[in-house]
Amino acid sequence: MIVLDIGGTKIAIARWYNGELQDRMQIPMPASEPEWKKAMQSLARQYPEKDRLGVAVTGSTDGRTIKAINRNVISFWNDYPLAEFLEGEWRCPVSLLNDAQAAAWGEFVENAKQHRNLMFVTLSTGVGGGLVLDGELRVGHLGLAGHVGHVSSAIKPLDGDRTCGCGRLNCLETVASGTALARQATSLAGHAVDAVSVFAGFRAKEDLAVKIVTNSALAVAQLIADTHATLGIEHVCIGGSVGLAPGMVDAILSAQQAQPPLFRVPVQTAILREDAGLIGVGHWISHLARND
Ligand code: ADP
Ligand code: BMX
Ligand code: ZN
Repeated sequence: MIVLDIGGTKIAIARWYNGELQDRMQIPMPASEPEWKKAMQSLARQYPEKDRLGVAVTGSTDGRTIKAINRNVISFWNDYPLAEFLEGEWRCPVSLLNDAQAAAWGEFVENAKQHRNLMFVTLSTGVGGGLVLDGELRVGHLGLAGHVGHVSSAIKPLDGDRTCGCGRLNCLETVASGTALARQATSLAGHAVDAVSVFAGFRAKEDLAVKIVTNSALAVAQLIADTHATLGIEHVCIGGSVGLAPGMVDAILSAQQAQPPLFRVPVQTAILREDAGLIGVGHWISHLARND
C-alpha cells in the first residue's frame, strides 16, 4: 500500500510495508488546483500502486469527498471528489481519513493501545484533532468528529477578535495554529514574522513571542480540560510542526497549572512525530482489512 498525508502546508508520501514506512518524502502543498493536480500526477508516477492508496487528509471527509472546514486553507476543496480523482491517477482503490483522526489511531496503536481514551491534537497549518474513545476511533457524522480547532476559545487571539475561515468567532485555530501564531506576531510586531521565528523568539525569551506562545498554550490547555469534561479523555498526544517545536509541549504543561487538578490530563509529544498521519492511516486500513 502507498500512504499519503495531505496537509495545508505539505504533502508526505511513503510505501507502507510490514507496518513500517519506506521511501518517505515530502513536497510543499501547492496553492492552486491545477498545480495540485500536477503534483499528484507526478507522485502517482513515482509511487505506482495496484493494491490500495491510504490518504490522511486535512478537512472533513465522508470517505469519497473532502471539504475544507477552514475555507482559507484549501479554497478549491468544497465537497471535492478527492477519492475519485486519486483513483483515476493511481488506478487502485483509495481510502480517505482525516489527518488528525489518522494520527490519533496511529498513536493509539503505537502506544500499545494502553490509553483507550486518547486525543491527538495537531498544531500545524490549522489545529486538528482525533479521538479514540473506549478503544475506537470516532469518525462522526461526515467525518467531523474531533475537529477541536473549531471549538470557540475563551482565550482570544492577541491581535483582536477573529472570524475563522469556518465562519465561527475566535476558534482555537485562530489562536494556536502556525498560521495564527504568524498572523498575531506579524500584526503586533508590525513586520512579517513566521511561526518558526515566533518559536526562536520564544526560546530566546523575547517578550512578544513569549506572550503569543503562552497565550496559545493556555488555549490548548483549556481545550484539553473542556474535552476531558465532555468525553473523559485520559491521554493527549501533541503533533504537527508547531506542536513538535521545542518548548511547545512544556508550555502546554505549564498552562495546565491554571486548571484544577481534575482537568490536567497527561500530555506528551506524539511518539510518531511528523509521521503520525502516514503511519496512522496505514494502521487504520490494515485494521479495517482484518475486521472485514
Ligand atoms: P501541515 O499543516 O501541512 O501538516 P505542518 O505540520 O508542517 O504541515 O505545519 C505547518 C505549520 O507549522 C506552518 O504554519 C509552519 O510555519 C509551521 N512550522 C513549520 N516548522 C516549524 C518549526 N520548526 N517551528 C514552529 N513552527 C513551524
Ligand atoms: C483544519 C481542518 C481539519 C484539519 C486541521 C489540521 C481544513 C482544510 N482542515 O482545522 O480538518 O484536521 O486543520 O490540518 O479545514 P493541517 O492542514 O494543519 O494539517
Ligand atoms: Zn473555525
